[in-house]
Parts: sequence; C-alpha cells; structure tokens
Amino acid sequence: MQKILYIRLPCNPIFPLGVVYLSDHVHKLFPEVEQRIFDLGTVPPLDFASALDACIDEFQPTLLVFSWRDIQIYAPVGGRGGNPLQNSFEFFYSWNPLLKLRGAFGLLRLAISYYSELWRNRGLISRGLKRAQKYQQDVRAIVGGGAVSVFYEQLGKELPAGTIISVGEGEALLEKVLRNQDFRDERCFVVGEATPRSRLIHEWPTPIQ
Ligand code: B12
Repeated sequence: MQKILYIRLPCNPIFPLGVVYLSDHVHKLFPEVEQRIFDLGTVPPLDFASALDACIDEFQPTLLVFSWRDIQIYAPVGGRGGNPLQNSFEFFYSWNPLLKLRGAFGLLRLAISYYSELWRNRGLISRGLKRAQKYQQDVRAIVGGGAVSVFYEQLGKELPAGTIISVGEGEALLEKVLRNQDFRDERCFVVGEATPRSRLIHEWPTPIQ
C-alpha cells in the first residue's frame, strides 16, 4: 500500500497550493493511496527537524514529495532576508561611512539568510529521506515546486543520489511513479543517474485530461 507524504519546505505562511493540486490529482486517480500534507510553513523554525522526524515516524511514508516554493528570497524592497535595494544603495553610493557600514552589514545578513535557507532545506530533504528509510528501505524522494523549476540545474548537484528532480507541473510525473511506469520522458531527471536535458524548462508538459 502506497503512502505519500507531501512535505512543503519552510516558507512564509502562504497557502500550499502546489501540494494541494498534486494530492487532489492523486486522490482522483488512486483513491486507495494514503496521503498526508505536512506544511513546514506552519512550524516554528526551531522545531523543523523534530516535527519532520515525528511526522515520518508516525506516518511511515513510501514516497516523499518535497515541495520547495522559493529560493530567491530577496524582493527588491523588503524580502524576508532584508532590503537589498536600500542596502546596495547605501553600500555602493553613500558618502557617509556609517551608512556604508550599515549597508554592508545588511548585504551580509541577506547573503547569510539566503545560504542558510538553502543549506537548511537541503538538510531537511536528506534528513527526511534517511528517517523514512528506517521504515521503508526503498522509499523514494521527489523534489519539485516553483523554486526547483527555476534552479533545477544547480539543485542537481546538491541533493541525495536517486532523488527525482521535477520541473514544472508534477501531476503526470507522480502518476507514472505510482503506476511504476518509466517517468523519464516527463520534465524531470534523477540525481546521480542523469544530468538535466538541455532546455528542460522549455519542454511542453504532458496534457492532463
Ligand atoms: C502567485 C505567485 C505568488 C503570489 C502568491 C499568492 C498566494 N497567496 O499563493 C505572491 C505575489 C504572494 C508571491 C510572492 C512571492 N513569490 Co511568487 N509566484 C507566484 C506564481 C506566479 C504562481 C505560484 C502558484 O501559486 N502556482 C499555482 C500552483 C498550483 O502551482 P505550484 O505551487 O507551482 O505547484 C505546481 C508545480 O510547481 C508542481 N509541484 C509543486 N511542488 C511539487 C513537488 C513535487 C515533488 C513535484 C513532482 C511537483 C511539485 O506541481 C504543482 C501542481 O502542478 C509563481 C510563478 C509560476 N508561474 O509558477 C511565482 C514564484 C513561485 N514566486 C517566486 C518568488 C521568488 C516569490 C517571492 C519569494 C518573491 C519575493 N522575493 O518576495 C515571494 C514570497 C512568497 C512567500 N512564500 O512568502 C518564484 C520562486 C522561485 C524562485 N525564484 O525562488 C516563482 C517561481 C517566480 C519565479 N519564476 O521566479 N508569489
């Protein structure tokens, strides 16, 4: 019996549309498949790892679907890492050394929050996979979502071997994985097995009836 755990990786509290679409599609085709959505956007940061462990221990999934919404976290004015536009102007153009220093610290803070989010999410994917392997040796991880569709080439070098990296809509891919069909013609690639096809993002998605 298949058990799918959808893990929405941490981001601002914004409705997890992507995993809701995916689980709805799966439910219509495979009503017998057990599914659960675990939204790390609703969990306090200090509890990310322990809450993920507890959810996996309880549900013991056979398929892990990680949804990663955004990586490029800086908005021109006031993204969640700080305010890049103001910091850049202060650092590069201000004549006042104190303002220049403030801009420099702001930019440093931005870079730190960007890299720490990247490392944290990669860590959560590896952690989740290892934890789930305690219960199901052949559990598989699939990673997709808006951020992955933009940065799939870079992520290919960062995630555990065997992870399926999905670009764009994931419905058709999940369907093939659940049917045990070959899925490599979908917009995806497997880490450690292949590099992404050139212009993968420009391929047409499989039409859904
Ligand atoms: C609408 C939107 C917003 C709205 C959201 C409104 C709302 N209440 O939901 C607003 C304006 C608030 C917004 C804000 C931001 N956004 Co925005 N947004 C979008 C947009 C246009 C659509 C997202 C959406 O809801 N799609 C519909 C749902 C159903 O699709 P989905 O979530 O992508 O899920 C599908 C697939 O991704 C896939 N999928 C998802 N997860 C998984 C997992 C697996 C395993 C698989 C196989 C498939 C899969 O299947 C799903 C169903 O087909 C996308 C661009 C785009 N065209 O996708 C950018 C996009 C998601 N946003 C992006 C960014 C960066 C942001 C901001 C961080 C901007 C900023 N710097 O502040 C903020 C942060 C938001 C936050 N988390 O706080 C980037 C993320 C990638 C990146 N560059 O890092 C995107 C991709 C735009 C881009 N091309 O750069 N955004």
